[in-house]
Amino acid sequence: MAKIQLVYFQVWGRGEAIRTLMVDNNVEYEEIDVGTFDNWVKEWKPKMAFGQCPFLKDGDVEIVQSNAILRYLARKLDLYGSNNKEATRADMINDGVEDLRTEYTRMIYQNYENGKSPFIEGLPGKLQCFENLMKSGDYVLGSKICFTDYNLFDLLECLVTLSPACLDKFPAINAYHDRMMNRPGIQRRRATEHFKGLKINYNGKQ
Ligand SMILES: N[C@@H](CCC(=O)N[C@@H](CS)C(=O)NCC(=O)O)C(=O)O
Repeated sequence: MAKIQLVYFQVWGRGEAIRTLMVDNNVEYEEIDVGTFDNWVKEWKPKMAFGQCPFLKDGDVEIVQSNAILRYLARKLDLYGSNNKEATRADMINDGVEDLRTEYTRMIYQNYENGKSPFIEGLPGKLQCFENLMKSGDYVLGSKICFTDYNLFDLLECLVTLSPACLDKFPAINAYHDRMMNRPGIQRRRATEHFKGLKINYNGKQ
């Protein structure tokens, strides 16, 4: 059986939560680098359903949209909770992650110099929502990890890099961040030369 292929830029961006989920769940995959931006535009962009990556190929299944990829892997690997109620909580928190990631990405790419400080000032209000949601249980769904955990952890990593003390006043998500960080599979991913060679964002801002 051919390995899953992940086509993306060589950055964390919207690829790293997907990579982390796969490594933490012992999925062997092949990383396909889209190359320079010119190469991306010429070779890859026209083939993508929405003109963007990440793109994941698993046999005859071809997916774009990072959250659809995470959800596909979640269904395949039993990372989507045990019932509709759990799956819905995983979706709800993942959508919250997506909203904050969109805001973060917009600031990073469109308004870093003027937008960084106001973004950091507004963070406690946003983080409080996750703090409230994560007050009980080790993971988003309690004791069993789900796809949202990889996405939330990845976003928290971006935020801690931007503002190292941002989790200090939030004991539940601070402990959650440590718990995720200490998972052997996550440590394994972070110890790879591939991971160590990646910037967080394509423009180098973080
Ligand atoms: N909603 C999409 C957004 C994808 C996206 O913004 N991709 C960027 C890289 S992170 C991209 O392909 N940029 C190159 C381009 O738009 O030509 C997702 O979640 O996958």
